[in-house]
Amino acid sequence: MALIEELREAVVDGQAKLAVAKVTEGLEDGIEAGRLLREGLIQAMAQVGRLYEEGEIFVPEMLVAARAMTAALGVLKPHLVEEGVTASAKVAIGTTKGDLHDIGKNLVAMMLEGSGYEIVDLGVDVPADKFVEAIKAGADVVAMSALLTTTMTNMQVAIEAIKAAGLRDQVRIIVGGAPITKSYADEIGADGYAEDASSAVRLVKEVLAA
Ligand code: B1M
Repeated sequence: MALIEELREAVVDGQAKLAVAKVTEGLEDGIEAGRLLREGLIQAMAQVGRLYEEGEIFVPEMLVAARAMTAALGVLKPHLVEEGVTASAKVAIGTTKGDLHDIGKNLVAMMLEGSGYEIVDLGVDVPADKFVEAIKAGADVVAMSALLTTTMTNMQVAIEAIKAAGLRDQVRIIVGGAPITKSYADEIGADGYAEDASSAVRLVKEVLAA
């Protein structure tokens, strides 16, 4: 359908106003919000992820696309609630204690939200007990971000706190951020590592299916 194609293009091109106009027009034309989400926004973000991985676009373009998606999603959300469309899983995301870097974490959160997950953004400088509380409040996945070698160790502190609370079996834990590696993720007992926002989307799907 032409309108959905135009919506996808608006998101991929990072045109927030046009994306909002397209979802509004779609809703007025009687297209279901769930369809605009699935065939419009989610597919657009999948394309953004592919273009990033192929080196066709870079972080700034991915950020503006994610912002366009977030703006359009804001219009869709009340209609999704009315239609009973629910997120496939809840992801709690935060930057570890002592760390104030949030650009990468926000990008990961936006890409995940655009892929249909419910996001609980715990913010920056998140202490271990906040991750524990998020799991108690129903998070299926905990995603931790760290940009400093001095704060990445707080990922392990959070994982130990989650274990001590007896919650390790009911949550998937994934980690990322510039100093993090797959071997560090394995060492601290995380379920997975993603090097960027588009692989984080793939990783969440993988760990939930495991
Ligand atoms: Co800071 N900083 N900074 N900084 N800063 C770095 C990280 C640093 C590498 C710069 C350098 O020295 N070359 C260095 C860390 C050195 C180290 O520990 N090895 C550093 C330092 C030292 C510091 C301070 C200590 C400086 C000081 O005060 N002396 C200080 C610390 C403050 C604190 O956190 N307590 C500090 C402060 C800041 C600013 C506040 C000025 C600002 C942050 C603003 C903000 O975030 N709101 C800032 C910035 C901007 C940077 C750099 C320049 C850029 C980071 C960024 O946003 N990248 C950074 C140098 C660099 O990385 N080149 C640097 C863009 C972003 C899209 O990428 O965050 O890597 P990134 O996220 C990626 C992936 O890593 C991944 O996906 C994202 C998207 O593709 N990813 C995940 C991230 N989180 C994930 C979570 C997942 C999955 C994937 O979950 C599963």
